[in-house]
Amino acid sequence: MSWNIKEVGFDQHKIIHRGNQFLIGHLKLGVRGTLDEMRKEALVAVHLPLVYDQVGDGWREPVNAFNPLFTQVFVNGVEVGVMHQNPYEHEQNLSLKDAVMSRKSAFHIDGNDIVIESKRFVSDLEERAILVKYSVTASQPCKIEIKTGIDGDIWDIHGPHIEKVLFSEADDVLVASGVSHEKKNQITVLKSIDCDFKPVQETINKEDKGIYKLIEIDASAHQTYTVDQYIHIGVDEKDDVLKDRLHHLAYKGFDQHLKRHQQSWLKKWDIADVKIEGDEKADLSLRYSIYHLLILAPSRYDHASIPARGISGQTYKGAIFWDTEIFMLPFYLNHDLESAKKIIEYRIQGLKGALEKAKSYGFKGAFYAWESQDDGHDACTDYNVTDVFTKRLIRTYFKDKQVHISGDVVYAMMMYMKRTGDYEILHQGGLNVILEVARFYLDYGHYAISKDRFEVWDVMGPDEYHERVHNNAFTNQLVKMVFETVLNVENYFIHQKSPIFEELVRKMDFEDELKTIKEIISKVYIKEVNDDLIIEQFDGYFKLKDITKKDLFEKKLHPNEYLGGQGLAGDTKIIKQADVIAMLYLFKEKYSKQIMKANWDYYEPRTEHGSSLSASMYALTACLTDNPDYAYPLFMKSATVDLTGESKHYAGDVYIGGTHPAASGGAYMTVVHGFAGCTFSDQVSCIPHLPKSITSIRFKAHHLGKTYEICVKKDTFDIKELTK
Ligand code: IFM
Repeated sequence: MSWNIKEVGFDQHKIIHRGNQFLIGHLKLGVRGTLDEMRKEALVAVHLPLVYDQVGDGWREPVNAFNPLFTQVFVNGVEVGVMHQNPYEHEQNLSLKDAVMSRKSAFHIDGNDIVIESKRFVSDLEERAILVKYSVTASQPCKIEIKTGIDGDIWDIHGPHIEKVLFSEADDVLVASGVSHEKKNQITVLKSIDCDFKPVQETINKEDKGIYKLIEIDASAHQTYTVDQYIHIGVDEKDDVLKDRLHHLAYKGFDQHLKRHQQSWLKKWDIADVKIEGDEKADLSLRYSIYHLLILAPSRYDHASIPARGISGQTYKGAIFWDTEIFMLPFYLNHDLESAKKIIEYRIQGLKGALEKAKSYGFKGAFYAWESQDDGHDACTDYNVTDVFTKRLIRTYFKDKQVHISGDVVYAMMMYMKRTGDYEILHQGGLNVILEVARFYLDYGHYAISKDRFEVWDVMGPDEYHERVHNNAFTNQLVKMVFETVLNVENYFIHQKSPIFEELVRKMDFEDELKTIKEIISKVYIKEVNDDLIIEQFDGYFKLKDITKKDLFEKKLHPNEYLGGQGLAGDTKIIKQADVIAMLYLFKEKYSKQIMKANWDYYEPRTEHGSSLSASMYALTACLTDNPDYAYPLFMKSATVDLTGESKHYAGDVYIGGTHPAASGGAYMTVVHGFAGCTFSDQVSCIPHLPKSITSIRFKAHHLGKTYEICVKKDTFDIKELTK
């Protein structure tokens, strides 16, 4: 069983990818896996997720702090590091067990062998603290200078976000501080440095864009010189509180903090690990996916959910999409209920923003943000893509037409209640969300008298290439599910003999809408299968040009050209990502295996998998149709996307790189709910669908207040309830 991600050899072209691959941190602090000597050109980021800022008309995005990891080394006046020389040996590691990143690089410099090593972790027990152990060894006596401090030259996409920047030093602590542009959040970075040797001289250098300590060493041959670095980052925290925290960090020292941090990680893995036997690559890739979900656990925040690019940077405006509810929540429902609850609460708290958004378009009810930031504010713009040829902005309809987002929120809430039995959430605002979403759909859709059915026009399904379509099969199913949910919760409260539902209906003036829901619920237009058992993705889809993916790609004039809308895919049957297939998975109890199989065979060759969300939906449905070997490559695609770096980095001219937690969540779902076929209703059960290479899958999961240990083999499974 492997716990280590290791890359040997240094490749200049992979610097940005490694930044994602070796990411460490938690939902309050993301540290990209760049190396000590790197600066903003390498997309170094000490990222503050969910601390948003807007500069002028630029996209609102989360803030990156100053870079306190910056450390340079000079040997006899020559700067040594991967940005200057080719190392003859280089290795970068991520220990998944304890979220520690390390590197070792060796260089020949004028006949002297210089080895640089460092190890870093973001403490799991502190608010925002990074600890680094950095060392240099030379094979011959020489003069070494280590320059380490805080680099104030920050990588931003739409910045600079921090103003009134000040660098200072007091009591051997380096400080960089400033305030964010929009909300005036105080951002403070403190760093103290502790040498395990006596330097010849130490000086503090304040520069235009940074503050550094210069440590001079008369180095003996084969002697290792180690510098421990303690870093605290504050957002709106008082200087003396931060200084106390920094003092505490340095006082206990790197090793003691590491031990406590490791213990904390051990606990996380105890419940969350999934062991795959028979296939080491699958085992490690899944563990890596779970690692990403663990670093993103929202439990440490009061008001938070998980951005689509996690904590890897400012891409996608650091916003929360449907990715969290549909692709990540299932992991937290099995392993971390506190985080699962935060995900639901975030949308309850975002209701105000959803009501405002609906109103701004002239609709009643709750239309959730497509790209949700704090308070449910929608950060998605009308022009979310730039044309690669003309550099003009392209009008996109993600924000105004992807109305399925509101249904996704309700779907997630239902999953949460079914899995936890926590119906209290309804009293805590959940019921308001359900009714307001139903109200929105009633207003957005319409009853077509001539067809005697409730239709939903002018939407965009998960396949974002086809804009403003009518009766998207996925969206219509969600609309129906929301209406059903209203009636189910009404029954729930009647059963409870509680007046809550009635009272809220009265308070919201929802009586007529409730009546309408009861009248039209059976008339919501759910697309039937055709003679070949295929469900049309939306009205008119079958009439589109039926070309192959290969034909479409051959027509591309630029690798990053945008295919959606008026682009090449717009009038073809080629879709960006799972749409009908996603619907079949989410509503699996309504469809037969034959229907799933027919639609899989029809849509898969027509799916670009241009979004990292796509593969897992196909993998999950392949398992449901007893085809785990079709699912396997799609599972591996999801599980390795941040290991291989094989994903889209640009949509048109817009950078969309970073990590892909929805793919990590999808990979997890494929193993636990697909290959192991684990289902949770009144009982926990499994229908094994193991692919050829996998002999068994073992994991733990919570369900309805109990914890189970589950082991699934080719034809058998074993479910044990664990005593507390
Ligand atoms: O939410 C997704 C969307 O479905 C496809 N584009 C990227 C978004 C964020 O991952």
